[in-house]
Amino acid sequence: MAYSYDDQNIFAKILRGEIPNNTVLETEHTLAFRDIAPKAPEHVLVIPKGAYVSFDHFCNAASDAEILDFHRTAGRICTALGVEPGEGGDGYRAITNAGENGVQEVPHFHLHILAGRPLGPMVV
Ligand code: IU
Repeated sequence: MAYSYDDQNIFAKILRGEIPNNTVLETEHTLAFRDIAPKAPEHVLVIPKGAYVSFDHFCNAASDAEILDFHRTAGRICTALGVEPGEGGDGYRAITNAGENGVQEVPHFHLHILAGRPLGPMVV
């Protein structure tokens, strides 16, 4: 599959520093920032700094270092938010939308971490 990445998407602009963001954590390969329109009391987006359109693109094309860094950063976000269910937190939802059927708005891969209230059953 040939992925085409639009470097004018809003998260690309955030990564280039052209648009401000509310950063929670930044590492070599990953940026985590607060969603501008939070759907829960805690709503953080975790994105790779590389040009990946979707979850599958990231998983198939990113380096081991990028993939490891991304997941470690997502874990650290859960820790920072205090939501880890095994550690006394109330839990969270981690989701990613892809493409038209997934209703993905921004074509740069991102993981939503939502927490801070009961999130209800997953709606598909
Ligand atoms: P989606 O999975 O692509 O549908 O989610 C895109 C998210 O990006 C959505 O929750 C928006 O509120 C969020 N967002 C943002 O945080 N900052 C922005 O400038 C824009 C969208 I545009």
